[in-house]
Amino acid sequence: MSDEEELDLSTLNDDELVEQMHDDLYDGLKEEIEEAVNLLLERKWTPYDVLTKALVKGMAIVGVDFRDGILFVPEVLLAAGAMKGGMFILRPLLIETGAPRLGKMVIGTVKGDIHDIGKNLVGMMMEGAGFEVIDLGINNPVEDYLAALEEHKPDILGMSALLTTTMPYMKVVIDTMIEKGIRDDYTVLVGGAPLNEEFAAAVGADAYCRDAAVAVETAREFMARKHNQLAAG
Ligand code: B1M
Repeated sequence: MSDEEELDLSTLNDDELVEQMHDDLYDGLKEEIEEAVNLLLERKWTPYDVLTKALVKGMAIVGVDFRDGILFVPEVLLAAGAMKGGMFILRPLLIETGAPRLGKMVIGTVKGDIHDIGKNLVGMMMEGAGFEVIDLGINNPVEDYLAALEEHKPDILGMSALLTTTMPYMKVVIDTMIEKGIRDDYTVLVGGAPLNEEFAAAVGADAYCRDAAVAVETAREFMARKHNQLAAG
């Protein structure tokens, strides 16, 4: 499309705009995504709806075509960059909270895995719910998790993995925690597209979190249990 013909996003109604965002995310058009996120916010969409209905849903379409060999790593990287542009705008809105601190979480993507969009989203939602979040980033060996637990003394350890080849590493981390006698000092929550509840149970995690909203709910439940136990003890 030439400059003259450039689409004016503000002329689209909400449904058309969201559809256009799915296309723009697919094409890795960061500036267009940023503009559209701002437009939806101006139209009084909640940051959570913009995130889930426009960005996450768009990324799911990218995922399908990546799997089917229609999109390749360079294109997916561009899509991820556009997604991050949108998330950057939403972040301060999602973490804005008057809630008292509910607890602390250390979170990171496991060794060998560089996917971080889902983890970042979980971190934002947890901050928005009132948790303090220490983000270890990507590609974390067990030593990094242990050092962070020692330094930050969180209530919750969160681990993310997006590859079937990296998800077993969660067991390495949990087994090392058992060896060191510190497993029961923390609630361990795990997530990532290829995981499920059975896997979480098999590696010895406390719970599997399907998405960021479930992660927040699960973290809240475990914190409530912890407080009840402390009150009873
Ligand atoms: Co990758 N990739 N990728 N990739 N990539 C997947 C995961 C894949 C499923 C695509 C496919 O084939 N359909 C496939 C894995 C197949 C498998 O293992 N069976 C795959 C592959 C194969 C690869 C490479 C090996 C490709 C290659 O090089 N040939 C390579 C591996 C690199 C590595 O890690 N060593 C690779 C690389 C990349 C990019 C760098 C190009 C890019 C990542 C950019 C980035 O993250 N900065 C990328 C992307 C973007 C994807 C897809 C398309 C999208 C992932 C994403 O961001 N989703 C993905 C396809 C898919 O997942 N369907 C794919 C959006 C995000 C919001 O969802 O991450 O699931 P998600 O997070 C959710 C939940 O899972 C949950 O909450 C989040 C929010 O609701 N959650 C948690 C996640 N972590 C949590 C932690 C918690 C709780 C909940 O802790 C408490």
